[in-house]
Amino acid sequence: MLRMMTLLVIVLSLAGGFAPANAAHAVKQAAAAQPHRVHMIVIDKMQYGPMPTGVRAGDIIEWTNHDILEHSATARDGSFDVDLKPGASMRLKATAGSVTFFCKFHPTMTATLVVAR
Ligand SMILES: [Cu+2]
Repeated sequence: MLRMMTLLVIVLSLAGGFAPANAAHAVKQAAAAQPHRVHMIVIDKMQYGPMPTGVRAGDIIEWTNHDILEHSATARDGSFDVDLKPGASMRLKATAGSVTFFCKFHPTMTATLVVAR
């Protein structure tokens, strides 16, 4: 019985000793497990709509073309090139950094998306 109690005390003190580390680990895991958000960029009347804010790396960017003309979202740095037929939507995973993109078919259409780490 005494042996059993001693064992219990050891287990409890171990659990107590590791609690702060476990708590910190749990918080870190919760942050990592945060679901990635979907941000919309709507193309309408020959222009990209307002750029979403608060975009983080790993989030999804969804472009939707509301025009009756084909458009694209083509990164100047070559990191993506999305063709959008009229009415089409396309999704991409955001990577950290600031990227300027334009429409291959109407090069005056341009915008800059900022993605945090
Ligand atoms: Cu266009």
